[in-house]
Amino acid sequence: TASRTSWWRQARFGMFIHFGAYSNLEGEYTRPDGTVCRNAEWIKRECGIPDEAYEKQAAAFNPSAFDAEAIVRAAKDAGQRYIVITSKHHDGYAMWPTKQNTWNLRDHSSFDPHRDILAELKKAADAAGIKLGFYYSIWDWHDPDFADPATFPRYKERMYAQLKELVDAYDPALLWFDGEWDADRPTNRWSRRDGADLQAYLHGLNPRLIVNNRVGKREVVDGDFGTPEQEIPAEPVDGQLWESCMTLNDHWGFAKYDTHWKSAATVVRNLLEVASRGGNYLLNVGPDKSGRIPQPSVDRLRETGRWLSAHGQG
Ligand code: FUL
Repeated sequence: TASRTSWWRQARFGMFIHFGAYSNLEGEYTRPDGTVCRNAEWIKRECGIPDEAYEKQAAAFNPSAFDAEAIVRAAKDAGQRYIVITSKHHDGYAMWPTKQNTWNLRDHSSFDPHRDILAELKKAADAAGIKLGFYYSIWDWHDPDFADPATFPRYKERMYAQLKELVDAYDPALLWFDGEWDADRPTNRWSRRDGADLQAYLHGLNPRLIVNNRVGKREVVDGDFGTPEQEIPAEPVDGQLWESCMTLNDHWGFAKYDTHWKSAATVVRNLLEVASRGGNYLLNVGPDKSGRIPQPSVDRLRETGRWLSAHGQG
């Protein structure tokens, strides 16, 4: 484990990217009665968008301005050494041309069918010496087999197949699971055993893969590292690797109305605090529907990088 995770422990600072079919709504849904509901990556569920309406808007999703090299450059300028992008969030929409269904950026969008943003990002990251990882939600609002306990095993098979696609096609350095809980059920069906099995399967595909604790139940022994969210643990956790993930404004996915940006000074302070307690800092950006990282995010990343290089940390 020590040598497998050594690049990650040294990396300290990474870029989280929340990008998916929800990004196309840019955080706002106008209901048929004219009222507006605001959210970001949870908009489908929190705003009660009917399946047909959500699928219809996803069919118009065309992130033609997605520029992997610009994204990697922004990460590099900030002093970040790895990137973790959502390959599939809770809405189940795959950001690569999965063969398991058509609910994905290749088959259900208005995007150039010859493009593959994960492949583009992998290429740009490799060229810049930046490691690439994928967020993957176990919870899936779209796959009909997820919701029914009788068909859940079929869902699981599809999920394994999707993860194999990701590992085979893009050789990620890290997998960042989420949604191991299921808000619809007090005792959800993803167990620690499921997590252990999945981890063993993934290490069979690539023994060097780093996996977060949400693959299991976020218990001490699950995965390689803990994942405190929007907070910095007060005490260093003995012997436990951890990574604090945080938004740069108040949302993970793009929300056009959210201008509550953290200053670069705050980002630097958080990074130093996290690093001083032995953790990693995974700072989020949410590209807009065209695929661009919002300019206020780019500006803050650049300023953070400037501070770090001025102080010998870049
Ligand atoms: C949470 C998710 O529900 C959020 O949407 C976000 O992805 C965050 C990093 O993890 O559990």
